[in-house]
Formats: sequence, C-alpha cells, structure tokens
Amino acid sequence: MTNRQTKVTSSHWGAFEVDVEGDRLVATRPFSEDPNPSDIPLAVPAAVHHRSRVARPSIRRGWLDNRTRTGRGTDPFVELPWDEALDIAAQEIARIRDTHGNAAIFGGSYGWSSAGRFHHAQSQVHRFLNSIGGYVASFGSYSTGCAQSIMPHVFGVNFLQLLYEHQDGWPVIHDHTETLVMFGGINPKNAQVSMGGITEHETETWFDRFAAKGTYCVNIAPQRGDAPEGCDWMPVRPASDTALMLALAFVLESEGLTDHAFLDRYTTGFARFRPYLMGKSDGLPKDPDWAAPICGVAADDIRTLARRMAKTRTLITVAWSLQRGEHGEQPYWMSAVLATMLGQIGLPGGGVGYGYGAIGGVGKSLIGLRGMTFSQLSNPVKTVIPVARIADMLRHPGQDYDFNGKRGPYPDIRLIYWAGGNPYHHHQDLNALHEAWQKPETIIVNEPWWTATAKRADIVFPATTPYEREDIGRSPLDDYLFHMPRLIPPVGEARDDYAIFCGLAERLGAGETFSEGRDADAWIGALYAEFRDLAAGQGIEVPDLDGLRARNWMRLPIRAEGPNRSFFAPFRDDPEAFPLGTPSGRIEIFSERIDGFGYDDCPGHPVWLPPSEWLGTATPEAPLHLVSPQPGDKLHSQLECALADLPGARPAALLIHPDDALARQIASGDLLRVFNARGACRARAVVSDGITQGVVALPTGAWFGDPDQNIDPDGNPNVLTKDVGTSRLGQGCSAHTALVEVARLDG
Ligand SMILES: Nc1nc2c(c(=O)[nH]1)N[C@H]1C(S)=C(S)[C@@H](COP(=O)(O)OP(=O)(O)OC[C@H]3O[C@@H](n4cnc5c(=O)[nH]c(N)nc54)[C@H](O)[C@@H]3O)O[C@H]1N2
Ligand SMILES: Nc1nc2c(c(=O)[nH]1)N[C@H]1C(S)=C(S)[C@@H](COP(=O)(O)OP(=O)(O)OC[C@H]3O[C@@H](n4cnc5c(=O)[nH]c(N)nc54)[C@H](O)[C@@H]3O)O[C@H]1N2
Ligand SMILES: [Mo]
Repeated sequence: MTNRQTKVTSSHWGAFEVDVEGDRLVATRPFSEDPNPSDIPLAVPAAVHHRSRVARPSIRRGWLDNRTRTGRGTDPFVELPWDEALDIAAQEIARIRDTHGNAAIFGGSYGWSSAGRFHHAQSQVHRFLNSIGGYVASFGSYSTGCAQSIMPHVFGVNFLQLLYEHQDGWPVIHDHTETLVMFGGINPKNAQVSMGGITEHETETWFDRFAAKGTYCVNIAPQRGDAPEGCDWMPVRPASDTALMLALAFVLESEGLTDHAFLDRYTTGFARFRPYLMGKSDGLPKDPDWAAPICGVAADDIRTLARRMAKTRTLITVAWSLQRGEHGEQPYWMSAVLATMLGQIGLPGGGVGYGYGAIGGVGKSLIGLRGMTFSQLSNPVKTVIPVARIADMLRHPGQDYDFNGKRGPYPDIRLIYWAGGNPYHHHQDLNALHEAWQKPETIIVNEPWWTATAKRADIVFPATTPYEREDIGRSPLDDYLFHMPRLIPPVGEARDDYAIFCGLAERLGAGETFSEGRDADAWIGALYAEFRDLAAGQGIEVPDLDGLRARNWMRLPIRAEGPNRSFFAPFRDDPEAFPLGTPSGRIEIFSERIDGFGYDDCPGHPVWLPPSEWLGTATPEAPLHLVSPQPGDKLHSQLECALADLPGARPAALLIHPDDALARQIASGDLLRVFNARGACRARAVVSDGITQGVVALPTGAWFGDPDQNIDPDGNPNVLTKDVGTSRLGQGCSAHTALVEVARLDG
C-alpha cells in the first residue's frame, strides 16, 4: 500500500488540503480556516496529471528544419533533450539580440501564472530578459489597464494603490453604509480568487450581514447573478452606465441635492462640466428621460435611486468589467464625479470604490505588510506598450499610436518570450491575433500544459506546477502565510522556470547576473529571511523557514481595527495640508491635462460616448450584446483541461434571455453557434430571466481550438470580441465590446 500524506498549500483561489500518494496528487479538500471555500481546487489533481502536460522540451518541426513561420498551430513538435533544446533557444535569442537589438524581443508576457512568491513566472522571465540586456515590456493589466491610466488624472493616485490601500474595508461598510450602489455588481464567483492567495473567503458572508442590518444593496448589471442573492437587481444594457450615472447626477443637480460645499472645497472643474450635464452646451439635458432608453432603466427608478443616494450614506462601487470596453474611461471618471456631487468622499462607508468582489482581497481590512519580491533587475530597453495592444504592435511595427498623452511608434518585434500567461485565451479577436502572431521570427513559451499558446509556439519548455516545487505563499491582501511544500516530483521532464532561465542565462553569458550564484533553495531562504525581518520591524513574529515548514501555515495578526486608512479622510479634514496628487491638488471633474491631449474619444470631462458595438448599434446580423465574464469554476484558462473532461461540460454555457431564446427557438441544453463577422464558437444554451433581454453571457476560459476549424469547438468568447483600445487615453482591453448572433446548431 502506498503511503498517503496530506499537506496544505495555497493558490490564487485559496488554500486547500492536498492528499498525496507516492508521485501523485489524489484529492483536495477545503482548508480548515476558510468559512466559504471555493470548489476550484477540486480539479487540481486531474489537471496536474492530465494527458495535456508538456512532457519534454519540444520544438516545432518547420522551425527546427528551416525556420518557417507558417505552421504555428499545425506543425508537429519534435522532442529534444534539455541541453540540446536550451542550446538552440539560447543561440536563437543571441542571434535576434545581436542582429536586431533587445528592443526586438517582446517579454511583456502578461498572465496570472500561479501563486508563490519565488516561482512567479512573469517575474522570472522579466529578470532573465533584463539579465541579457532587456526587452519590450507592457504597461497595466487586462483587468484594469484603462482605469490605471485614467484614474490618476482624477484622484492623483496610482489606481492599484487606491484599490488596495485606500478603500474602506468590509467592517467599515457594514457599520456605516446605508445604500450600496453596485455598478457591475459584486460577484461572489469572482471573489473566490485573489492574486497571490485568499484564505478566508468572506465577501459573500458580508452580504448576509448587510441584509441582517438592512443595508439597501442594488446590483446595476446585465445579470442578476452579478451580486449575491437578496440584492435588488436593476437590469442595464452593457456599456450604458455612464448615461445612467449622468442621469443620477442630473437629478441631484436639478433637485438641489448636490453638495456644492464639497464641490467648492475639494474638486475642480464642476463649472466646466455642468453645462454639459444640464444640456446647456449641447441642447441635450442628461435627465432620466434621456437616459432611460439608452440604459434600459425606467426614468422614475433613476429619480428614486438618486434621491435615496443623496439622503443616505451611500457607497458607489464599480466592477472592473465596466472599464473593459470601448470608452471604459467614462463610467470610471463619471462614478467619481457622481460621488463628489454626493459629497461623501472621505466619510466612512461613503464615496466610491473600485473592484469590490472583482477579487476576494478587495475589502479585506488589513495592516500593510509586504516583502518577498524577487527582483526583476532593471530594464535597459525603455519601450513599453499598453498591455492589450499586442496584436496591433505585431501587425504595425514602426507605426505611431497614442497613449495617455504620448505618441510614438510600435517596436519591431522579432522574438516573443512568454511565461505564465495564455494570450490565446486572454486576448480579444483571436483570429486576428493569430494573423499577427505569424510575424515574429521566433516564439518561445514556458508552460506546464499544451495550451493554445504553447501549441502556437516554436520552442516549448515544460514548466513545473506549484505542487512540484517548494515556495512561500503570501499576498499583501491576505492575512495568512504558507509554506508551499513540494508535494510530488516534476511531472515528465518539467523544470522550474527558474531552472530554465538559469540554463539560458548561463549559455548567454549572464548566468551570474541572473542567479547571483544562488539556487532556488537559497533564493527562497533569502526572500523569506528578508520578509521575517520586515515583519519583525512591524512587531509581527514569524518562525524561521524550518519552523514554517514544520507548521505549514500560520495566520498573521494583521487585521486592521477601527476606521479606514483612506487618504481621502485626511484630505477631507484639511485639503490644503493633504492635497491629492492631481495638478490642482483636488479631485478633477474637468482635467486641463486630459483636455490638452485633444482626444475626441476622451475629452476634458466625463461624457456619454457610445461604443462602436452595443445594443444602440445592433444590426440584424449581430443583434445581441455579448458579455464575457470570468468563469466561476476556474481561474481564466487554468485547470480547463480537467474541467473539459467532465461529462456535458463543453462547450461552455451561454446565458440567454427567454424572449431572445424564443425568437430563435432555443431551449436550455441546445447546442449553439455564436457568431459575428470576426469569428464563431459553439456554446450550450442556458435560458434564464436572470439576464437583461438583448444580452448574452459566455464566460472566458475555454481553450482555443484548432486553427483549421472556423468554429471554436469549446466556446472561447475571444473569437468574437473586438480588439480595440478603450480610447487613445487608456488603450485598455475592450473585451465587453461585442455584438453577436446566436443560432441553434442542429442540422
Ligand atoms: N473576453 C474576455 N477576455 C478576457 C477577459 C474578459 O473579461 N473577457 N479578462 C481578461 C483578464 S482581466 C485577464 S487577467 C486575462 C487572464 O489571462 P491569463 O492570465 O493569460 O490567463 P491564465 O489562464 O491565468 O494564464 C496563465 C497561464 O500560465 C500557466 N502557468 C501556471 N503556472 C505556471 C508556472 O509556474 N510557469 C509557467 N511558465 N506557466 C504557468 C497556466 O498554465 C496558464 O496557461 O484574460 C483577459 N481576457
Ligand atoms: N472564479 C474566478 N474569479 C475571478 C477570475 C476568474 O478567472 N475566475 N478572474 C479574476 C480577474 S483576473 C479579474 S480581472 C476579475 C474581474 O472582475 P470583473 O471585471 O468585475 O468581473 P467580470 O466577471 O468580467 O464581470 C462582472 C460582470 O460585469 C457585468 N458587465 C459587463 N459589462 C458591463 C457593463 O458595461 N455595465 C455593467 N453594469 N455591468 C457589466 C457582466 O454581467 C459580468 O458578469 O475577476 C477575478 N476573479
Ligand atoms: Mo484580470
């Protein structure tokens, strides 16, 4: 009989117990301290031992034989011994670097990879590329790229800092908020996940407490399920939130409910915005009767909500999804303006907050404790593209583009190195990406699995999963610390990203720069020792590494007590002494700086700007708005290989309103074709009155199928989405901008 042992490990979707027998993970169970554990880890053992693991270093036949670029995704791969494959890859990197320079190497390599402080694939690839002279990097994330550009203009603070350090925690919201207005909802399915780890899943349980206390919670979103049960649902048409927010603002202003004292003291530019709001500048008052047909919410409901917001302690929350669409800058900026008009910014439980529920860590009320960052060294190449503009970059080398007040050319990329992300899952308009993907001479990918991206690379190095290596689990948004034990030996011939990059760096004469003479154990020891000192400096005692190994995990005493840590509180007390980082030191309702950019797609104050594809531009060919939210059963495309094996699981489920289903003779369970001019995929119908009429929802996460099929078999919505920047200012991901048609796929 094999010996069974059980250990706890941590991941982006939380901590869980793992049973190990010999060389295999056999089962997972919830972690004892988690009040509301996620089911996501149930798929881990099947995925780790799945037939789709990359077994050995693999090189595409056509590339190996005569460096062809065609054949990505169709050519067979040749397996090679590690030394030979590393030699070939190092020679190719050297060739590109010596011929075209480091600015011909794209290492943006976006993606979540897996948790663990040291074996973080993105940090590893960036450090490696820096050690050999640098690479073209990327700015921002697919999650919040647009907000990361616009919000510093409005609040004068880095957006991620705003999110993670200056928003009210759940206890403050519970104690003070009377009205919670959730644009895009607060979705417990998304709060299962938090980058780097989330141990006590608490987002959903707070809503039970809000209900018990009588907090009024309204979910303004296309799906009822975007917020916990018990919340009011105000169905809206996607991309119309700015119009709704403007109408709420109009009611405040026309009914004398605006807090002008707040506007005078803490903001700048209301006088420039007001004529637009009231219709003096364009003859179009942004009143509820104007907004109702745009957003699909009755004018009287808008009035009632505005009055309630003015008369109670109100927190406006905005999901990240609202800025992942064309003109995503506008609802974000307008939500801030609406909050200034209510005058509650800086009061506990009032104002505006971003990304509650988007990840489980937002709203956790913790004392800041950082540490354990693996240095990426510095990048001598200064070229940085907005992260979601990768296909444009590949398609248009040398062409100028605008970004947040700057203008410059895209670099000419000859080599792509990707580790820890899956662009053939995450990018919009995959068929167009696939065309752009043919341009570089060489594509190298480190991946544990044969994902669509690995299949479309020239050189694939098999990477270990977190269960095959030792690491430390810790996130500044969580109050636990984990030793993540090596549970099994590497599957196949997989190596850690660190070992792969050590092998390449040595061959490229940068071994010492990359590794500093340390192996993985030495790095983990050094990072942990540094963290231990940092914690001690804050009066928090953690055991030494051997002690942590023995304990496996510990809870850190870093829950914050008392009022929020928001910088808006001191700003509210004394705006002269604590000015914001904007040019005016105040919240900018009108921004001279943005106005100076001269962008018609993002002018000097928030405006209603319809996107190119939404229900207002629906056509007979593409009459339905597609939203593509995050999947509830996994993290993006991770673990998909195991989930897709479950009976009936694929193609993915598409939510459709009963009226839209009836018009197409669709019933729940029917196999569907979802299509537009950009592409097509299959899906399985779920008919539900929990979605706004005219809208369909198909989550991300299905792997992209084979390129010779013109219909993606498993239901990847990114064959349908539009690949366009949010605006010249933000250039963020526009995943939620897409019109489609749906039809039954029988006969
Ligand atoms: N239509 C649409 N598209 C979207 C979105 C949307 O809302 N709608 N959302 C966007 C957003 S917000 C995001 S964040 C992206 C997410 O997109 P990604 O972050 O690219 O998605 P993941 O599936 O998490 O990709 C991580 C990859 O890293 C691999 N990996 C895991 N561990 C390791 C490791 O240790 N080493 C190496 N080398 N690899 C590892 C995994 O196998 C996986 O293939 O998707 C974006 N795309
Ligand atoms: N289980 C799980 N959780 C995750 C992830 C995952 O892959 N799996 N991914 C994580 C990541 S990387 C991110 S970035 C976050 C994303 O967090 P969010 O961006 O907040 O989440 P989404 O699921 O993309 O969208 C939430 C809802 O917004 C609604 N919506 C779409 N467009 C609009 C609009 O124009 N107006 C309004 N009012 N609503 C709209 C849709 O109905 C959708 O269901 O989730 C994180 N959490
Ligand atoms: Mo994201």
